[in-house]
Amino acid sequence: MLWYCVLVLASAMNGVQAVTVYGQLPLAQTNTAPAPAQTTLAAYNDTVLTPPQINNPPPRQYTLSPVKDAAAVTNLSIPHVGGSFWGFSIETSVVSQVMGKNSSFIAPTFLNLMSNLVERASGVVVRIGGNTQEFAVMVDSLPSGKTFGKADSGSNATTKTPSVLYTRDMFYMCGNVSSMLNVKWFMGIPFNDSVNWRLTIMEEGQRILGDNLLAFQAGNEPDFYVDFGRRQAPYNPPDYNNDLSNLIKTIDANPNIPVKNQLLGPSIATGPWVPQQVWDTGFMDTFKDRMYAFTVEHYPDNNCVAMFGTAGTPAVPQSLLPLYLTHKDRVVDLVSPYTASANLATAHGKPFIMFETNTGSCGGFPGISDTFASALWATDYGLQMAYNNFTHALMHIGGQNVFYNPFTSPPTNQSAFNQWTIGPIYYSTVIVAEALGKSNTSQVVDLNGNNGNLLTPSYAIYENDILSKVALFNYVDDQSGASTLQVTINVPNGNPPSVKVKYLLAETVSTKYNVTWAGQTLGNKFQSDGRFKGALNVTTIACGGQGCTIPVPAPGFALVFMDSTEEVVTIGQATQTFATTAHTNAHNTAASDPTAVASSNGHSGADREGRLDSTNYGKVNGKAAGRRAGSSEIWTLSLLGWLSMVWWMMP
Ligand SMILES: *[C@@H]1O[C@H](CO)[C@@H](O)[C@H](O)[C@H]1NC(C)=O
Ligand SMILES: *[C@@H]1O[C@H](CO)[C@@H](O)[C@H](O)[C@H]1NC(C)=O
Ligand SMILES: *[C@@H]1O[C@H](CO)[C@@H](O)[C@H](O)[C@H]1NC(C)=O
Ligand SMILES: *[C@@H]1O[C@H](CO)[C@@H](O)[C@H](O)[C@H]1NC(C)=O
Ligand SMILES: *[C@@H]1O[C@H](CO)[C@@H](O)[C@H](O)[C@H]1NC(C)=O
Ligand SMILES: *[C@@H]1O[C@H](CO)[C@@H](O)[C@H](O)[C@H]1NC(C)=O
Ligand SMILES: *[C@@H]1O[C@H](CO)[C@@H](O)[C@H](O)[C@H]1NC(C)=O
Ligand SMILES: *[C@@H]1O[C@H](CO)[C@@H](O)[C@H](O)[C@H]1NC(C)=O
Ligand SMILES: *[C@@H]1O[C@H](CO)[C@@H](O)[C@H](O)[C@H]1NC(C)=O
Ligand SMILES: *[C@@H]1O[C@H](CO)[C@@H](O)[C@H](O)[C@H]1NC(C)=O
Ligand SMILES: CC(=O)N[C@H]1CO[C@H](CO)[C@@H](O)[C@@H]1O
Repeated sequence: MLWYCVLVLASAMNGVQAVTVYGQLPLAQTNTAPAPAQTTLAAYNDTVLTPPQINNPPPRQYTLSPVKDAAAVTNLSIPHVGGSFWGFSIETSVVSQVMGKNSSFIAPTFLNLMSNLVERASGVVVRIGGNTQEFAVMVDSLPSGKTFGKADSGSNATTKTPSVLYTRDMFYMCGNVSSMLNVKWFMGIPFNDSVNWRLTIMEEGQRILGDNLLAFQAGNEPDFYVDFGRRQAPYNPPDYNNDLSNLIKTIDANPNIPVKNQLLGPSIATGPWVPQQVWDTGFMDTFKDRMYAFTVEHYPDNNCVAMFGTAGTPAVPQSLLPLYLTHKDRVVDLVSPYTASANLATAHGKPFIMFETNTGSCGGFPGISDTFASALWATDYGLQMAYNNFTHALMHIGGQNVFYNPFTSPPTNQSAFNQWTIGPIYYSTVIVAEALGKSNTSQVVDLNGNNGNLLTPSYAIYENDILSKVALFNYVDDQSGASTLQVTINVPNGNPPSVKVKYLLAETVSTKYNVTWAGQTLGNKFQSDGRFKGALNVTTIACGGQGCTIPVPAPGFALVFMDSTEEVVTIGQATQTFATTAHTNAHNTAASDPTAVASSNGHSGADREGRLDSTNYGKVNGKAAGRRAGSSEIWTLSLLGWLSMVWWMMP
């Protein structure tokens, strides 16, 4: 890990467009190749794939008969408690791109995006971490009030590792977000050095964030530690356990870490190790009293060869696309290897979290990760994990050099006139939040409807032991309209007079544009401030003695609310909003400080002026600050971009 960063640093410094990468997932191989000529940052890439041809179309009409009472359902999941099922995982090196520059410059778009989820699910969990956490170092201050930076790696940097640097302000940033919205945090303990543990993150995190900090990850993908050069081989599950025991002793001896049982592990990638190998060491019994939750991380695929020129055959997104548009390959087959683990965690009284995931590691795939296909997929994947007794899943955010972000801020030198880009995959987090709701009682079952047809999955969600919602997918892409499903929901002895339906729609599975949820959209590329636009459109469907027949367009997704009076039916744009004020300039008159996207009070939102001490919250900052990024700053940013790119691709 140490040297790939250094080599990339060197090539970026020389302006050479070659990236040398070692030991990338899933290959422990070495290669050098030119980076693909990206005319646009990956997050804004325009690749459009051809929707898959469907050779065996699913039956277009089918009936589901979910029973009304949860007690009669086999394999119903555990109740889902507390916060949105889908949370987010933000790579430490890109926190400033996503959350803002420091605790007084928190990005309002980020807050709006969180607010949409909080209003539906009452909370969101966010992890700051990833590979960059292992070498991260807290420093007292950084130049120009920044909260994040990188270590000065010297003029040549052959031995030093460029590390993420952060200041104490990172905790205040998180604290300030939590004081506005119910967002709870996970962070990671640097694991690069098992002799001299750096536990500042726990000391300061517990002191500053208190209950808003849920837990600390102890080791990130330890099964890759040998491949990434962080441990000498052999390093097997018992060796990881030794490291963890040693860490716990150090925590116990530290009076500045009052809460001693807030750890997360083993967070294996299911790369070199499978979960059962870890459980076989007695891991759960040994550590459960110290754990907040048991965790794994996994991506269904990787794009390392195409993105970074590692050895091997580059992935071909066009041929992978169909695998994301079926209930099988990237959903049931992806989740079922963890069913036993999740149930084991439950038996040990602990949550089980998919701590980092997305469409593919090494940046994901153009035309898949950033399209409507990913929205359908991540909704199905999320519900499948919920059904399989995961308690949360964290969707990874890698910044402007990856395809898979749920949301991406504009490049710094465009932030005066462009707004954010919301990935279609973000909609899945909103939908799953609505589907599971706020009651802390929701339970999920995969209905295997339409005779288990893989193009038309369906789920039932129970709340307070009663059938509450039905989720219906149509993965078929057919512009003719002929493939619209007609799904009859016939609840034995329990059909309501009518149901309400919210649709997730877009023109094709391959589009990145005009995605709508219940008629509202967050906007297209560079257009979003994180607020839903347009009128909320909830469809009412009358039911008869034979049930309620719900059309599901091809492609599309429908969430059917069995109780029309449920509060969430009426939620569109969250009521608590945060206005952006730095995007009002016309193109070439951009003069406002692009980094000073001050958080301010929403036009339509609750007034929080003066609620926070010593910050600009609640003050609309209409002034142009008149400072432009100098060329050296841009250089530094692009350098950071390169570094981050390498960090992210080591999931
Ligand atoms: C989009 O990504 C693909 C794959 O990396 C690349 O070939 C293409 O040049 C990119 N498009 C732009 C406009 O950068
Ligand atoms: C319940 O789950 C088990 C194990 O995953 C499976 O074998 C069985 O078919 C499921 N039963 C139903 C009714 O879905
Ligand atoms: C999830 O946990 C519940 C309660 O322990 C159990 O009944 C159910 O079978 C589990 N789900 C699966 C898919 O194993
Ligand atoms: C649900 O659980 C969360 C987290 O434990 C808690 O904050 C919230 O108050 C609970 N909501 C209800 C309705 O019990
Ligand atoms: C771990 O990382 C820190 C910070 O980057 C560094 O100072 C230290 O030397 C590293 N230790 C090992 C054993 O790599
Ligand atoms: C945040 O950054 C701004 C602009 O650089 C600076 O003026 C301010 O002091 C910083 N705030 C904190 C809390 O560091
Ligand atoms: C730094 O790198 C340059 C160019 O690669 C080399 O000529 C020089 O000797 C190096 N300096 C040190 C101190 O290693
Ligand atoms: C932003 O910076 C990039 C990279 O330096 C440059 O290619 C692009 O033209 C700049 N865009 C604007 C609008 O200044
Ligand atoms: C998105 O919708 C708008 C308004 O309906 C339409 O004008 C525009 O062409 C659409 N964009 C794309 C890329 O389909
Ligand atoms: C509302 O959504 C339904 C279902 O997609 C659609 O048929 C109808 O035209 C929409 N109404 C409006 C006003 O957009
Ligand atoms: C609630 C909270 O954590 N507020 C913090 C917001 O950030 C400032 C520093 O910018 C802190 O002083 C506050 O304590």
